[in-house]
Amino acid sequence: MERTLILVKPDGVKRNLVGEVLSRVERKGYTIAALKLMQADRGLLVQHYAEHEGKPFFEPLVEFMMSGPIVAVVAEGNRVIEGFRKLAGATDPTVAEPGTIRGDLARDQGTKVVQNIVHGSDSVESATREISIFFPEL
Ligand code: D4T
Repeated sequence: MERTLILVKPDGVKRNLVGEVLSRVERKGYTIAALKLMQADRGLLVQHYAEHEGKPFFEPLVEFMMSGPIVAVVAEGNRVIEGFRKLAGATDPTVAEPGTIRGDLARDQGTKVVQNIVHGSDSVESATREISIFFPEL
């Protein structure tokens, strides 16, 4: 069964949208296989966002992701990686389609890094790598 890593980012947790995000995942028919509320540290985030190191938004991204608790989730189901990315919508919340998590619940805040409520793995390889970063016990 395919698995993906979902993160409810600090903006989502602060705005009490954890239940809303989980509800959309569950209503779509995916299963929550693991779940934890945590404070991410720098080392973890540098590993997670390694592909973005050196980009102008990297430092603001790490700072933002450390600005409050996050919720890390492993969701499971056939084609869940693709399916959750469709549920999340485009990275830029201004253009994310209405009906998606980002399209319905986020907007441009004028910050250096996009605050878009959720992260979802983008491939089987990323999912495996990211799940092992956030859930080394699995
Ligand atoms: P995540 O990884 O959070 O699910 O988002 P995406 O898969 O949709 O986007 P990403 O990995 O390309 O970017 C990671 C994170 O950085 C922010 N970002 C991204 C930003 O602030 N400015 C940018 O130009 C890009 C590309 C948003 C998400």
